[in-house]
Amino acid sequence: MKLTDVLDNLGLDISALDRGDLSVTSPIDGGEIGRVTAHSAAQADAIIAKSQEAFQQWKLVPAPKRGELIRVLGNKLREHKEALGALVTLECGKIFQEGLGEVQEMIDICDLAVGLSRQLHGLTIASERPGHRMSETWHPIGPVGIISAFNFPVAVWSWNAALAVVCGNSVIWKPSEKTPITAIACQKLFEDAAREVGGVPDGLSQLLIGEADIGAQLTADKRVPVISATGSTAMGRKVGPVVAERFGRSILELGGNNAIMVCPSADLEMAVRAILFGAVGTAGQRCTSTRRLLVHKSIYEELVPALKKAYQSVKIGNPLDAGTLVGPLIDRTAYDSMQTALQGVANGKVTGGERVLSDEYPDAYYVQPAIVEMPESGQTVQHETFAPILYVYPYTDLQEAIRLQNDVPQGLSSAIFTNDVREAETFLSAAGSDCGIANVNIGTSGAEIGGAFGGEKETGGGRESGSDAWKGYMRRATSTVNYSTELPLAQGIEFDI
Ligand code: UN1
Repeated sequence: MKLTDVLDNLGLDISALDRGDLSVTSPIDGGEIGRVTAHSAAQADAIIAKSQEAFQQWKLVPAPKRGELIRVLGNKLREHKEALGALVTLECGKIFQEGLGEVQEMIDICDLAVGLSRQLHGLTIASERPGHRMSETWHPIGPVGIISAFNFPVAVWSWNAALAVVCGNSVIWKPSEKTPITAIACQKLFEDAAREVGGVPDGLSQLLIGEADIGAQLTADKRVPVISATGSTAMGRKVGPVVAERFGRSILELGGNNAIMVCPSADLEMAVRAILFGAVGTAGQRCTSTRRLLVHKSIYEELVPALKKAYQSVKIGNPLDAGTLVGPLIDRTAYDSMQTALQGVANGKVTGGERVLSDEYPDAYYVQPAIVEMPESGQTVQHETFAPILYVYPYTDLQEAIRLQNDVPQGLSSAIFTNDVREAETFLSAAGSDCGIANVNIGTSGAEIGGAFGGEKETGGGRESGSDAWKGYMRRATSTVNYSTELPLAQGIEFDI
C-alpha cells in the first residue's frame, strides 16, 4: 500500500502535497508523508463568507434533492473505500481493518442521511383554541463548523457533514493538524459528488486547514451558528464558552473514561474479547476505549489472568501488516503522557506499558498495552489518558460497582457483562450507568451509526450520528394558524377595544 498509489486512486495531486508550511508525518515510522498549507485568518474569513452564500442557496433546495448529493457521496466512498482506508492508516496509524471500518462508518451515515432527507419530520400539536392548528417545522440553520480529532480523521466529519448537508446547511471542516491529508481526500470526493449531481453551490463543504488558532477563529465567528467539536475535554472547555457567549449552539463530543463491569454470571470468554479490543484496539486512542475494568471479586482470579494471557498474544506492529491488532501511538507526546500516567500509579501493579519496536522504528511510538491492577479500595482514576492503559478494580456488590463506574467526571460509554437480567436492567436504569452509552454484553467502543452518539458530564452532552441527532443541525419553528373568524387569546385573556 504505497502512499503515491493511494493518493492517485483518490485523485489527489501528489505534487501539491509536498509544499506548504505544515509537515504531516505518519505515526507508522515518523516519516513525513506530505506538507500542506495552513489558511491565514483572512482566508478563513473568506471561507466563512463563502459558506454563508452557499447556505443561502442550499437551504432552498428540497431535502430529498439534498439527499441525492449524499447518496452519490456514499457511492464515491464505496468506490474508494480501500484507498481512503489505507490513507487513514498511513496518516493516523490505526490498523488497516479499522481504517476500512472508519470508511464503512462514513458509508453507513451517508445511507442514514439519505433516508433522513425524506424524513425531517415535524409535529402537529393540539391547540387549546377552536379553529386553530399548531405545528412544528424544522428548517436549515446555517453554516456548521466541524472540528475533528486525529483518531477518527474522516468518520467524525461524515457524521456531522452528512446530516448537516441533508438538513440544508453548508459545512466548514477544521480537521486535526495531524491528519489534514485524509481531510483533503474527503473534500475531493465531496466535490466530485457535487459535480456529478449538479446544482450544488460552490463552497457547500470547505476545509479550514491549520492549528488551534484557526479553530478558535471559526468557533468565535457569529456567522457559524453551530459548532460540532470532537476532541479532548480541555479543547471543549475552550470551545463551549466561546460559542455560548455568542449564543451559538455547540455539539461537544469530548473525553471518555469508559468502564466495563464484569459480574459473576458473565460469559468470561466473551468478556475477555470485548475488554481486549476495547482497551487495546486503536492503541487505546478512541474516545470510547475501555479505560477501567470493574471485576466482581468472585471471578477476579479467573478473569484477570485470562485477560493478561490474551494481552500477551496481541500483535503490535505496522498497522498495514495483516494480523496486527495494535499500531503506534499518534506521536511522542502521546507516548510521554502514557508514561507519565503509569509513573503516577502509586499503589497499583503495572504490567506492560513499555515502548517496543524502537530499533525498527526509532521515530515512532509503539507500546505494549498496559494493565494496572488497583487495590480493593480507592477512588477510580479520574483522567483520560489517550493510550492503551486499563485500570482494573475488584468490586463486591453491584451498587458499589455502579458507584465506581459513575464516579468519574466523564460520561461517554459503559458496559456490563452479565447473564443476570436484574443486574443488566439495573445497570441500564436511572439507578445505573450515567453515561450516554450503556451496553450489555458488548464492549464500550464500536458504536453503530443508528444510535445517537455522545455522552454526559465532561463528555460535553452533544449527540451526533443516528436517532434524532439531526435536530442539532436545524432550527425549529412553532407555528399557530388561526383558520376561524375569532381571535381568542391563549390563557383566557380577554380585552375590550
Ligand atoms: C471517537 O473516538 O471519537 O464507537 C469516536 C466507536 C466509534 C466512534 C469513536 N464508532 O468507537
